[in-house]
Amino acid sequence: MENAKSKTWDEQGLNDLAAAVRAGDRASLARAITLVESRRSDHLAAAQSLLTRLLPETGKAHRIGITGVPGVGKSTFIDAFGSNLTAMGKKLAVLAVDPSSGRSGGSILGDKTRMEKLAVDPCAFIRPSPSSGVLGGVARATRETILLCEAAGYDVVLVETVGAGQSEYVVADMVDLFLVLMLPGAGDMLQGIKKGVLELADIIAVNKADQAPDQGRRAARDYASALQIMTAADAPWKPPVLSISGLLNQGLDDLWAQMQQHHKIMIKSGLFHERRQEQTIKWMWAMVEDRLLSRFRANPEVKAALPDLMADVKDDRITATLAAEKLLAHFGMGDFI
Ligand SMILES: Nc1nc2c(ncn2[C@@H]2O[C@H](COP(=O)(O)OP(=O)(O)O)[C@@H](O)[C@H]2O)c(=O)[nH]1
Ligand SMILES: [Mg+2]
Repeated sequence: MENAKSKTWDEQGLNDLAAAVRAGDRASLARAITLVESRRSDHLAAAQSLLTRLLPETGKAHRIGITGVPGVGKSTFIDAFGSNLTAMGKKLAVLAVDPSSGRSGGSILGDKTRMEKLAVDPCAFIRPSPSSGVLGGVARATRETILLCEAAGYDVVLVETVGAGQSEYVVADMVDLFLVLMLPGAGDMLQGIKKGVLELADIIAVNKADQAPDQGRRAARDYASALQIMTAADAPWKPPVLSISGLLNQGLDDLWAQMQQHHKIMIKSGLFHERRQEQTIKWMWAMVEDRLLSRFRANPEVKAALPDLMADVKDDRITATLAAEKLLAHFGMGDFI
């Protein structure tokens, strides 16, 4: 069997791969994902060529992001919730954005033990986080993987993140609905989750409701009033707070009903397409910024001038603005020197 990582793709190969992805062949989908994850320059071109072929078949899935602190029950939840979806006849893809997974060895894979049902479910496709380590690179690969899964006919794409660094923001920017899982315990308001994450939430679910129902209800009330303050009075969608148990599969039908309601309201208000369009434009600019910056940093003259200029800035011999100008001048982009 040919190694997808070292393969060279020609037009015929890409046509065949696109056809196999469209037909829903899992091994081909996995191979296509390996291609979009690759950073080899001929692979970058081949991946774009493949995605361009598949673009007409993309866009049709419910794209759902999930975050929550380690231990909140994400994997257990995804296994139960995902199995409910496949039992309804849906095809489900589970992806992850975990920029640290390169070091820790791929969290979702290790988690497959916690996704026992989905791991053997023919209607589910689980893919661990790409391990390139840089959030920007992981995000690009994951966005393009969403497109590939859509072309392969997956109806729901779940993107999990552990919430390291900026990863919640990155995931919220690639999905239609962002679900935040919370723990019922007192002090969780402060403990786990960064406050900004609440602002990203379209739905909050207080998990482990089986364990401490009273605490769970109290936490749900707290989050609900926090959300009420943050949500504009005329917003078409007011993020609800639900109590669930991933372990016992409680409240998950209601959660799915809320997700569908969200979808309906967002479509009706025009916000669904607006959000997707904003996301792709933002993504385009992020790619431009990434590429410009890496060109800039790789420029030999910039590299040569950098150590002295940094020392000058640190010791206040030169202003930061002037140092930036000098660096840009080395790049042929100076404005005033
Ligand atoms: N009581 C209870 N325990 C849960 C629930 N969901 C997960 N757990 C337990 O919490 C621990 C962490 O769950 P896991 O799914 O690995 O969390 P993750 O780190 O967010 O993926 C495990 O021991 C689970 O069995 C739940 O709904 N109720
Ligand atoms: Mg997990």
